[in-house]
Amino acid sequence: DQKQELKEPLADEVPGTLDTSVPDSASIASSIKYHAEFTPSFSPGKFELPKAYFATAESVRDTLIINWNATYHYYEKLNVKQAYYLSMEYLQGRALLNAIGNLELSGAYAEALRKLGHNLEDVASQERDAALGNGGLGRLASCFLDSLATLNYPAWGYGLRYKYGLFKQNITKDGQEEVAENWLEMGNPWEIVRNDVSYPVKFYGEVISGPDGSKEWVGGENIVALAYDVPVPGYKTKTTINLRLWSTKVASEEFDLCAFNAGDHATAYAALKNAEKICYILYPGDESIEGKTLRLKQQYTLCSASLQDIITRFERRSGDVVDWGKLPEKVAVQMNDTHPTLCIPELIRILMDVKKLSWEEAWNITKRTVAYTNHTVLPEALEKWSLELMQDLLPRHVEIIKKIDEELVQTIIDEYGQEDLHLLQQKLKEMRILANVELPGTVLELLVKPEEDPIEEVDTAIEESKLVDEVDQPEEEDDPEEKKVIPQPDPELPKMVRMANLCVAGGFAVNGVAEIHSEIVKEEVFNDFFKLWPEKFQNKTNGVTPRRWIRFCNPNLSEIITKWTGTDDWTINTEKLAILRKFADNEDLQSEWREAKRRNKIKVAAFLKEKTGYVVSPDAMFDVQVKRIHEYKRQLLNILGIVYRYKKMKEMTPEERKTRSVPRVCIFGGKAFATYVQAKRIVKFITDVGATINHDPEIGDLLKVVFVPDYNVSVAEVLIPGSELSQHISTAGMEASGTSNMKFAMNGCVLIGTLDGANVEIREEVGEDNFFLFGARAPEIAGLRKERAGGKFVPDARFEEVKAYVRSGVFGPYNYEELMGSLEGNEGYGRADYFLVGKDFPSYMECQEKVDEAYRDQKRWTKMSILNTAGSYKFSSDRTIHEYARDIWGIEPVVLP
Ligand code: B1H
Repeated sequence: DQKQELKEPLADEVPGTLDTSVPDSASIASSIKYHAEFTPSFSPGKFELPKAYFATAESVRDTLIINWNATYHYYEKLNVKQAYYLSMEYLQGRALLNAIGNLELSGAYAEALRKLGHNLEDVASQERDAALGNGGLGRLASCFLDSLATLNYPAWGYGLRYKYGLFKQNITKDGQEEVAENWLEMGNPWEIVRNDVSYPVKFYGEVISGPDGSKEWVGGENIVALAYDVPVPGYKTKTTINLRLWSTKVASEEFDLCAFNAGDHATAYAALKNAEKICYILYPGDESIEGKTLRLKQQYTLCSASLQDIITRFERRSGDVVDWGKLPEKVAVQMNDTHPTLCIPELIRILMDVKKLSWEEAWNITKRTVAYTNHTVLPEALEKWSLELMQDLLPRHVEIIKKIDEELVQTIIDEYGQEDLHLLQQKLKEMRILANVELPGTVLELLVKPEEDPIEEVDTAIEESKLVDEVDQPEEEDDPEEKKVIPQPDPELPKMVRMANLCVAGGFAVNGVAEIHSEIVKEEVFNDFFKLWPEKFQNKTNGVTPRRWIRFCNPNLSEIITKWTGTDDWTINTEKLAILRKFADNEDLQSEWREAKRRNKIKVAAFLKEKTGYVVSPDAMFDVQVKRIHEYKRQLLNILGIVYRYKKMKEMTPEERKTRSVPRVCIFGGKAFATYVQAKRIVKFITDVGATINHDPEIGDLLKVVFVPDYNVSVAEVLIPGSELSQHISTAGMEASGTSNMKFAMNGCVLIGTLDGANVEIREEVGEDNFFLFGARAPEIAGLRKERAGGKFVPDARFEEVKAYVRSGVFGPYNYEELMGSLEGNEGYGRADYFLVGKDFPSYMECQEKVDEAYRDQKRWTKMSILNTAGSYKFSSDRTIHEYARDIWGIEPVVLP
């Protein structure tokens, strides 16, 4: 059927179907009315907000479909090289304002809705966030799609259509409570189901070898992945690319009608449920996930369906003769972290078992097609799968992975020789894809006879114990006797597949997401691989789309930027933002700038009141930390700093309090992984501190602490424009990049932070006078931990004071012992302040004093704010995408005629 489609050059039909006229408000209004009438989701009659939203979205979708089709057919006709971004997460947020903004139809839509008795903003706020992601990694994927479309790059995203997105967070008296997020409940106007695009996906079963050595994977459980397309419009361009999300359903032959007819409904429905549940829910882990079969099924579904789709397209576009060697010239596959690693064995499987290529051909093509982005160096986030589980679920892939591992072992032996067996053994242990697995027979024969000795201690669980520092481990003895020994796997320990090692071996490029992170990737985490293949390693500093993150979320500031830069093309050419630098001291700009910020702060204040009931003053400094709750991000450092500030204020006379404090509203937001106990304690602690301080009549507007429930993309769009100070205070070396730091800087918010992730580059760009820096540097961290664990750390008196204050019970009856104890490494709390909160506390507090001092001088502060926006131009995801396109994917922009 696919071949059939090939012979009909659809592209020729395009011009006739392309409506190039720009809709005006009258035609928009009639289109909205049409959809309101014929929308199947609502009863006839009243045109209330929910209905208005759906009708409006559907009318926008009409335009998107026209552009989508034009883009699709044009790529098809030109047969250009295309990039495919594979990601388990997309954090799209709301689509309506973004779509009409990109189409430059915001004014026309606002007018049309006004005619129909509605206000665009109210209509837009009806939309539920599409939260198919956890945090930065998922939002990055969405920013990339916006930039790809805007810059006219031929590229698609592939992902999964989870029925339940990231959980909704309620804040109760006990802290965080999770509620399922059934975002598709009312239907999703932004997706188009493609009932003609579906692929079989198999699990379990067995591998049969043919007499010619060919392999066939048969039997098992068969499901179908069905395509849902989400059009992604570019800004000021017709290019509309595609986010293809897979949903799973039962293969028709799997429904057991006999069982059903015999009354055994449970059996009949089992296959149905089994298939559908794969796409039921997004795994809510952020940087740590349990190795569950369902998750592996999800990952494989994404990889298998996407690759079958990509290959079908490649064949169709190739015409009568398919030259598989040309695949890397037409296709680049980017793996967003290790979650889609199965792309590698899946591509090989399809090429070998279905397309009948040899191992050498398939492996070579794969190695030139697939690239890998690493997003974290946290040990608990480096994915490992149990070999046994994988063997069961994907037997053919395990054969292929073993073959790749065997080649890698050979490469390692070639590189390190057999002179120093101890060294070789160590390299094999660290670099192999398979951990705690016997060496391949072919290799073993070459080496000295094996003896009993465990090859590796493989850590399986992701509990806290996994973070136990290297310092706790005894140094390995250099025993000359041992050098003669080739170790055997330890039967007590599980055999594992290390996904990152597979990605590095199978990918043609490996990149980190900020300069400092890419250095850590090369010099530490993958240093052995870097020495082997230095040419693979790159840096691609993250970015965010300036359309969503300035232009649409901050119209007040955008207007000023356009006025003072003299152009509105800073939304695409963000270098133009740098023009603001020369006006940083200009009093007119300064007063307009402050006025815009104030209007945004008033919006934030109203939002906080609505969500939490707390009333805050827009005259205070708005200080924000919003991100997933994680110990390494150190929300605990922030809240302890606030507690210390509070204690000092309580010790002052009312007069001193008034004259000496700089009023602050401290805003927190973020979700904790449901089973991450320590993170949930931190949420509880913050809300308790808020409850005490916010009701303290002696403090009033001088200090407020607010935890915003259910932080998501839409909440970020309100908070970021209205913030003045934002906190990016991770333990150095642990935050790969961070992307909210970029959004805050763009919106004229000054950052306080450590030298970590993209902070390093932001500080370089905005100037060190305009960034509040504190804390230990990445290279010092290991030494400091050692010192800490060795009991040599002498805590600052202020740190002792603040912990004692918390323990004294001022914040209520909750037992904070586990939290405080974790900062001390007391018996039972594992690591001794692994994240070095105690170490950085004094420099953090001193830095916060500098913040206050700067804020007292509003001229100085406004200048810093302007210089943050002006210096943020590098952090547009347009820049990042140009770099990926040029250095990794080898794709060129294609502008529709
Ligand atoms: C980031 C993740 C992540 N790094 C595992 N790693 C996940 C890992 O569900 N899982 O299993 C989910 C997410 N996310 C973030 O990526 C980094 O922490 C940020 O520093 C970075 O800015 C972001 C984008 O590169």
